[in-house]
Amino acid sequence: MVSETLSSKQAIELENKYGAHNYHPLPVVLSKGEGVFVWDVEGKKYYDFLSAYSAVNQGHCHPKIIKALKDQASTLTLTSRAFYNDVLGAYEKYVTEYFGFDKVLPMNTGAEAVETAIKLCRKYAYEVNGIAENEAEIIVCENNFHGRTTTIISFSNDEDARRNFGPYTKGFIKIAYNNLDALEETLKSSKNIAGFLVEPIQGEAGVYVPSEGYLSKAKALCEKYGVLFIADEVQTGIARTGELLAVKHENVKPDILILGKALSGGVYPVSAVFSNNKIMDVIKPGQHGSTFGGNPLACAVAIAALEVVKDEELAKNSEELGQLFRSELGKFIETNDLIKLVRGKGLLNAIVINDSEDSSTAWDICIKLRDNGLLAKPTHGNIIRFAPPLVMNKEQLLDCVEIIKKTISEF
Ligand code: IF1
Repeated sequence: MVSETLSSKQAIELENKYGAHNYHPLPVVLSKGEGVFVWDVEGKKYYDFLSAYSAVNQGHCHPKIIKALKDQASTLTLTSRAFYNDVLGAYEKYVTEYFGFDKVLPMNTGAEAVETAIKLCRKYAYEVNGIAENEAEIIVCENNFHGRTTTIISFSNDEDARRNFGPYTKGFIKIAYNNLDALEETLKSSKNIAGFLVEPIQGEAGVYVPSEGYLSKAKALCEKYGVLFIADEVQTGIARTGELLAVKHENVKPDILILGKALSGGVYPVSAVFSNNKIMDVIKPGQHGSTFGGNPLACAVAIAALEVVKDEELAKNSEELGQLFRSELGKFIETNDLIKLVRGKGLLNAIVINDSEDSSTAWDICIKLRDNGLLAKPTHGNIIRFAPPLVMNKEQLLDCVEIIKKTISEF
C-alpha cells in the first residue's frame, strides 16, 4: 500500500534505494496533474514545461481521454492478437484516415515502433527491391535519438546510451544531420541502401531544427534512389511543432511514419507504424507482433486522444503560442548575455545557454525554475528544452515567459 503521507524526501529515498539508477530526475515529486499544471506531494503547483517529453500534448488527465480509458477498462482490456477485438478495426480505420496512410501496425512504445519500422524497411528491401539477403543498410543521422533497444543504440553516437551494451547490430550508416550532400553521396555509394531514418527535428540533440527544405529534398533524394524515407515523429508528431506532423511543414509524406508518445495523450503506451499497402503487405502472419499492441484499451484511448487534438485545434494553438514564445524570449535574449539563442517549432523549443556543454548551468537554471513554479529539463549541460502541453492558453504562456525571464535574470 502506498502511503498517502509520503514526503518528497521519502519518495526520493525509496526510488534511490529500490530503483535502478538509470535516471537523474530533477528533485521534485509529482502526485497530481491537470491540464498544463502538475502538483508535488507537498501541494506546490507548477507549470509542466516538459509534457513527459511531448507525450502529454493534450494536457494532464484530459477528461475525454480519461473517460475513454475508464469506460474501456471496465469493458475489455486485452485479448492479444490471437483473437479479433471490436475496437482495433475501428481504431485502425480512424487512425489511417487521420494520418493519410493505407495501413497501420500497432505497437506500444516508441522504441518498439522504431524497431518495427526497421524490420519493415529491411523486409521490403529484400522482397520488393531485390536487395540480397542480409545486405540491407539503413542510413541514420548523427546525434539521433530513436530509443533504447540494443539495435537502436547500435546506431547511436551517445556514449552513455551505447557503451558496454555491445555487440552492436550491423546494417546502419551514420551521416551528418541536415546535410543533403552527405545523404546523396551515401545513397549513391551502395546498391544496398534500404531506407533513411530521420527525426524531422532532433529532440535529444537539443531541439535541433534542420534548414528549411532539408526534409523535402531528402525525401526527393530517397525517391530518386528508390530508398524508403522513414520519419520518426515519436516526439515531433501529434501537433507538437504546429502541424499535425512535423513533415507537414514541408509537405512531405514519409514512406514509413513512426508515432508514439502523444498518440495516447500520455495516458497509456501506444505507438504505431504507418505505410501504404505496397510496403506494409510484406509483413505476413507470424512475422511480427506484440502481446499488447492493438489492445482495445490502447485503441480506445488513442481515438480519444486524437479527437482532442482535432476538436481543440492543438496544432493551430501550438503554432501560435510557439511564435509568441520565441518572439518574447528572442526580445529578452537581446538584453541578456547568459542565453545565446532560442530555437524550435511550434511548442517544441529550447534555449541554448552561453556556457560549455558539460557545465551545470542548465541544471541550475532548471532548479531555480522549479522553485519559481515551472518544470523543465536540460538536454545537455547548456540546453533547456521547453515543451508545455499544447492545451496551454496565451495568458498562461505569457505567465511562463515571465517566470523564465525572472529566473534567468537571477543568474
Ligand atoms: C528516455 C530524449 C526525448 C524519441 C524519438 C523514439 C523514442 C523517443 C524521436 C523512443 C523517446 C524519450 C525517451 C526518454 C527520453 C526521451 C527523449 F531526451 F531522450 F530524447 F523525448 F527527447 N523516437 N524519447 O524521442 O520512445 O521507447 O521511450 O517510448 O529516457 O529514454 P520510447
